[in-house]
Amino acid sequence: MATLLPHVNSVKEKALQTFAEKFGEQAAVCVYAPGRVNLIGEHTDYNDGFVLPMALPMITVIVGKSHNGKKTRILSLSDVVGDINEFEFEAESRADIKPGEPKWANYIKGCIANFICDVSAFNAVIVSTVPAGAGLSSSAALEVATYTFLETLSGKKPEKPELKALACQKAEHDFAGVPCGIMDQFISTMSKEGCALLLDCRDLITKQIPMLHLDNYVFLITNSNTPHKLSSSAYCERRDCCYEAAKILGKKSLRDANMNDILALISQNASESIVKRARHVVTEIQRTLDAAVALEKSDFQQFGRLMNESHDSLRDDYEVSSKELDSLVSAAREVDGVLGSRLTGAGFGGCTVTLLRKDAVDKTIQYMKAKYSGTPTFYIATPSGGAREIS
Ligand code: NG1
Ligand code: MG
Repeated sequence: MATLLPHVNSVKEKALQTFAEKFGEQAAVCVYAPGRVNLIGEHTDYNDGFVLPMALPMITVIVGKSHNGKKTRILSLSDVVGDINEFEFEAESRADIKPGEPKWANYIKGCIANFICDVSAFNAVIVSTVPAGAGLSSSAALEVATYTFLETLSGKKPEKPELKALACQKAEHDFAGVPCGIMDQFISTMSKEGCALLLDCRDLITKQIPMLHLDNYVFLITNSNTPHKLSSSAYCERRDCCYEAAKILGKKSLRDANMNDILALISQNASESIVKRARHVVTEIQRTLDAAVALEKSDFQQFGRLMNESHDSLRDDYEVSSKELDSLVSAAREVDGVLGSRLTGAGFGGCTVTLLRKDAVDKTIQYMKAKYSGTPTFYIATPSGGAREIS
């Protein structure tokens, strides 16, 4: 059986009750932001390419209230925070806020520091159902929830939602030290229920792709429960390889490269790893565009084929899969009714996403469990809406 996700209301109730117990009054503001699963377009965001994620029913809720004191106090019930689940700080202005310990608080501090104005001190409680370290963007959910909380608290919003996503990305770069692309913060901010989002990471133009006629099909997320280590050098090393390939080709980014450029890299004696990394990015950008067309036409067979090709390229050319992810993907593909399966997120661990017929879900889960050496968790991914205030 797939894990049942708690409804927004029950997550909200838990946060409100904890706030009342902790701070002795009722919270005045309640918001949430979703995690996401990337359907296709992996390691393309920082190459100015296309991505095609959708928001999940897994969410991060923040409830709170401003006060006249100086201290901002935050309690997190998320199970990843470690021993220190509370922190407080004082700052004269947002420019004085600096990253520090505990680490999880840096995402929040980074958003306050990058908000459009100073906000008064507040108390808040955070509850999240997005698993961390799984490639489902728990960090972006926390950032975008924080930013949405600040908007509601202050009654001020940036002129365009794009600026909100960019401010959250800056928080992740400067305060969490993760040089991530723009995909995660965008989808958590902009997603619409029932749609995937095609995002052009070069000019930040978005297109909502309604998932019509999905009726008989569903996306299944499988958490390998082998956490990925993102800030580990592997992500940055891949990124640098891509920048190096673009530099050799005299292009601004690999977005501007094609298969002839891959041949040019070979003839210029670029290293094998540079050629392979670049080939993944060039082919993955095209696959993402093709997948968006397939989804618009409700051609799920074609969408599934592209997912398979994406995984194989991530495994062989980008070399970011793991034996756990490969075994989950191979097992899924063996089941009748599965259209495609791939790793999702940065790789090295985390989750896979599988497109399959609804009536094949139970037997697929059973088969994957039997074939996998570890203990996987399964979630049904329904395309959900973006960050918002909950009344
Ligand atoms: P995950 O592994 O889902 O956190 C990371 C990056 C994305 C993108 C993907 C690879 C962070 C926070 N996110 O996603 O921007 O580059 O890898 O497609 O680093
Ligand atoms: Mg993350």
